[in-house]
Amino acid sequence: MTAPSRPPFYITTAIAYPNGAPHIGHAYEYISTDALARFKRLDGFDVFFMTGTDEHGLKMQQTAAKEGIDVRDLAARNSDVFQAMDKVLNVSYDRFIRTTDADHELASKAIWERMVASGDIYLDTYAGWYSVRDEAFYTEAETTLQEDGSRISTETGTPVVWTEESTYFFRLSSYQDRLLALYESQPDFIAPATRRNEIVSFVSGGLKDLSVSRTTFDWGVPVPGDPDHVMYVWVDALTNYLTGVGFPDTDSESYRTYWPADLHIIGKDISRFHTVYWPAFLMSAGLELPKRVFVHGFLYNKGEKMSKSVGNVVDPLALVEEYGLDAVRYFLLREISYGQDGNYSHDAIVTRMNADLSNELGNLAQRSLSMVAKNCDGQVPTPGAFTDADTALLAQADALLTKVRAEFDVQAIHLGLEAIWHVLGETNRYFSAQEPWVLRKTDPARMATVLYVTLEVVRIVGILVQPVMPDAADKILSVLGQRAESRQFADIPTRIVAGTPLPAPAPVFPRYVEPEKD
Ligand code: ME8
Repeated sequence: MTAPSRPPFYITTAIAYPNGAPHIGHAYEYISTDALARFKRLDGFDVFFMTGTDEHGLKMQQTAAKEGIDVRDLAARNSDVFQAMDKVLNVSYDRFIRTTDADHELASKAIWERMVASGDIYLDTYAGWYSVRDEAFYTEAETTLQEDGSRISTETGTPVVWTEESTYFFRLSSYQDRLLALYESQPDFIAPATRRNEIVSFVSGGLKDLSVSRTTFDWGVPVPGDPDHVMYVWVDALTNYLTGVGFPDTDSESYRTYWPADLHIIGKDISRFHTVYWPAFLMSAGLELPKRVFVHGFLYNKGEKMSKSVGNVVDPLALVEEYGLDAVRYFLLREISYGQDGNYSHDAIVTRMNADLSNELGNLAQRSLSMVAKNCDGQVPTPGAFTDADTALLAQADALLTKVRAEFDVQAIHLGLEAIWHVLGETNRYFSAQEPWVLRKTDPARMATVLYVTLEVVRIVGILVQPVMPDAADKILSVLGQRAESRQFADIPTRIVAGTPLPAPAPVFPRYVEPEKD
């Protein structure tokens, strides 16, 4: 008999514009998607996780011109910076795609040709407002006239310029009914529900055909059969999700395995592109639609939008340097309700580090393990009969996987972590109430049982926090003597084995101490 094959799971981040260095918003998206990808791997799925850089378009071309360098050099330089950041953040992607990769040009041309074959592409003249910063077209009604006579996009506040040129159009207007039917029949296609409602109301208001090529610059994928045009950057950008799994070879093993994507993770400013344009392009191309688009919120610095002019842009690498990677990962995923906007501040990070990580988890592990080291020959002790308190606590820890999985399945990462920390709170109360340090003298056999139960909960928690804090969880599981092969979610029900030799305990989460001010 062959082993049952692991179910596939294809998850993506948005691909970033490498027109500058990555900021904390990018880091947040990569860390959160990484936690979801790691969770699925540990839960027995065959995960394909893709991220990358979106290198074409006018924004890139103009930034390069401003810097006086070739746009290819700008893209390559910053794409490398994004990849280096992914390494530092421990982002476990399977492919880092660059839209300048050769296979991506092929895929973009192929989807274009399919849309042509469906009769959805026609040539006309575009006249309207364009925001280079957003790489988006706006109707006059979507813009606001400024006192100085210039215009901005009302929604995003970015400057728009009048654009008039011969372009190809995509018949988006004819997809209104099919899109509304999609949102109706697959209510989980867009999450959270507030985002879904926004999109349903936008599409219900009617859709205009979309300009999908440009002739006034050439930094993009040439339109098949009409090289005076390059594709609108969003056509090529969205197609990256297909390129990554082998499109246009729809017979390839990777395409058949991973498409349609299970989950696109994006930020709130690009939901229209992913939940209106993207499914319409795919319907036109006769390709299956992704199963779900999850829209996360924006990160703000103490409530303020980060901007270069305000000078409050936070370099994610500086945060990692200051607090340590896993503390930053935990903070972002625990503090912010995934799907809503969030804030970060020094005080909030330090509170999470000291209260949740150092006190609730680190101390519990450290106290129980040092008692075991001193009193149980450095081995997992042999428990006696379990009392009601032991059984109740173990039952809570055993129930965690189902609970946390249910939360991660709907991307409620913060609630999954809350459930784990709830059990940690219970375990700390149990440890204090049982007073194993007193039992050491009065009833060493009972002490051994209490320590066994505590180590068992810490093991289960250690396994479950791996997606969020891979390095710290590795340390916890190592001090519990758990081999690398027994750290999958499927290993949770197998109790920690009495007699397992334990290495000398080492603290995993040091408290954050404010540096002395001079
Ligand atoms: O939009 N907080 O690229 P991008 C949280 N190339 N997330 C944020 C954020 C913030 N302050 N600022 C940006 C693009 N993001 C396109 C995507 S996908 C086919 C093409 C998120 O570099 C943003 O919402 O401007 C997006 O999901 C990602 O970072 C990349 O943004």
